[in-house]
Amino acid sequence: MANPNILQMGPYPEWDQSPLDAAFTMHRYYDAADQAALLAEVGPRILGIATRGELGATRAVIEACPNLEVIAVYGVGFDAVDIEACREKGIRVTNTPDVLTKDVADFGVAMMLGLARGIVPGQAWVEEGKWASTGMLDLTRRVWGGKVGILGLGRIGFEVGRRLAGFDMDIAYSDVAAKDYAPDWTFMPDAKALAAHSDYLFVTLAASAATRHIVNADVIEAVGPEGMIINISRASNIDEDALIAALQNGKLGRAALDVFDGEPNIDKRFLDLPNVMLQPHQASGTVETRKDMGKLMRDNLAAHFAGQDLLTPVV
Ligand code: 8YV
Repeated sequence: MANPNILQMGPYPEWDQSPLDAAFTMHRYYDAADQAALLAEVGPRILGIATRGELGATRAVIEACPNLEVIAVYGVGFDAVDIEACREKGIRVTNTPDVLTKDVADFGVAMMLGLARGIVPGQAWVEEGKWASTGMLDLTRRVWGGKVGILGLGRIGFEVGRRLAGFDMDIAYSDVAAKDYAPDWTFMPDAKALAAHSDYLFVTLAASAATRHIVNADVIEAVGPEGMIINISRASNIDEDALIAALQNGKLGRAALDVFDGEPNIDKRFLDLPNVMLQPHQASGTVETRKDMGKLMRDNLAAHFAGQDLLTPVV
């Protein structure tokens, strides 16, 4: 039997690309000079889509592939896949949960520490010779022992909390219900109340239409002029205009962000802010995790085409 035709929405490391090319006939959508022409030509032959968390698959792409059976996401978030279109058409969707959880949590904590303790300005201070010419950098603020709010206590949020318990922090969280696996942490169902309680508000919610802008101007301002928001989920969970305004006018102290509306072309206003840490959506970006993510994505595709159960289905 011929290898199934797969539409590939974005690039993968070589260690994934080679096995994908060996097992499937890959059509590189992201590389096509004329993407509409590629879709028109290969769409009817496409049985699977391999995509990335931030790229997903739109209804237009899904509908251009009338024989599509499965979409495999390299990432835990599948908010960029048009799930409604998939349900309507009986298309299966898989993601890569668990394998990335701890790296994403590590990165969120690293961003919090880095921004709070001035790690990036500290490096610039040394490199630019200001340590020798000017003296010490301004003092920073203590992290350990502070109050943390975790908005969304799923797998990643839980691992953030576990790490911060080691920093003697007071941990509270918000979710649709209290979690029995977090008996020592305070459940605060209301996002604004959680924000008001927090020196550091972590946004670790799985994004969906229901969570869009859950961190609105009220929630942002409740974190306050001394507070910090850390987002390692999706930009859509935060009202980005309200976030930028609050960072500009001092109603929010600081923000550490790995995700942005319209990324990688982020809002230029972020670049003029002194109170942000800006990262290029790299929280899961270790060799170890990316290898595991790639393998899980490929194993899901292989299972589907072998008629076996999907390993990590979401639809
Ligand atoms: C990846 C992600 O950076 O897991 C997710 O949902 O967004 C990230 O882990 C991304 O999917 C890789 O392109």
